Amino acid sequence: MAAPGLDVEYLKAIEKARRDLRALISSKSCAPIMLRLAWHDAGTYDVNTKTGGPNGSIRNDEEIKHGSNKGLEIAIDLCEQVKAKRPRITYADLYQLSGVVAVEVTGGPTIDFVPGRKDSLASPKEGRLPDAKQGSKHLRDIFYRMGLCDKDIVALSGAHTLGRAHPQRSDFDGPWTKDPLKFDNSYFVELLKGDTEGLLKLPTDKALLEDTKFRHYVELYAKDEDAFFRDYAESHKKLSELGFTPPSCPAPKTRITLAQSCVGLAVAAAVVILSYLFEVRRN
Ligand code: TBV
Repeated sequence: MAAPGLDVEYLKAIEKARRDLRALISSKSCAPIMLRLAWHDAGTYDVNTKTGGPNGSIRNDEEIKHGSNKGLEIAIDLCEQVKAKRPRITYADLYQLSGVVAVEVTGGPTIDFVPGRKDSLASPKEGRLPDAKQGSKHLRDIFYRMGLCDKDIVALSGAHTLGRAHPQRSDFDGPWTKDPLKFDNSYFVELLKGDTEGLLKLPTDKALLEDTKFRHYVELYAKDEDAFFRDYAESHKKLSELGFTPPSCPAPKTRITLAQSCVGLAVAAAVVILSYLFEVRRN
């Protein structure tokens, strides 16, 4: 367990890593796989046992070999270039920061990033991430186990606006949208069009159309990109912070408000004036 601590130097390193990642992700066009890495590190969280989650454990030999993580060693190696320059940053923060930057540089919403995650070498058993071949019941089982809700499921599925499936990594092939390096709401627009365009539709994608509660959000996000961006940013932040309590900011409870300091000042002034008057009267 490496505790980063939120000192000024660590925060500075995070801002530098953010810039390193912007440059790296733009030059290598690797936003989709960086986002998938962030998701697969975080998506193992179990809210009941408080195990798994965004803790960098995906870099372990044992976990990276899980079937659902095929291909992600590419993203881990890319992150290693940033880790070498900014060694204090935890892997947990680094992987989540690259997911946030991947969305940002491809035109998606700005996602609030709070640093301070700790690294763990404890990998959960295989099977915590969703299986693309199953339906809405399975999706709910998996996401509820993480402590997430129906809206999170649909909003986060919109991440498939980026990237593609690779036959050598999964049993699927091709992109979900016509511009897989642009983060927009086209995943939902294409999903509603059905199979007409020859774009990829996984069984879990189609499940979002068949379930009325899921479909409500699909229709909303297809017609209102602002609503999608707002909800996506919120759900992605939740995903990136599963099981993570941000190190507290400097003593919020002892901080006094402006009103409180005015009262304090007034009392102090009154004391000075009264004791002056008291002295004057005595003499
Ligand atoms: C790739 C499917 C982000 N996701 C991806 C592949 C597959 C799935 C292709 C892998 C490959 O062959 O390279 C098969 N992953 C799933 C399915 C589930 C899943 C069906 C079931 C729920 N995906 C995702 C979330 C996020 C992603 C929540 C991010 C927040 N996934 C993602 C990207 C890419 C994949 C950006 O799961 C493209 C990677 C909920 C690339 O281009 O290399 C949407 C949801 O967990 C399914």
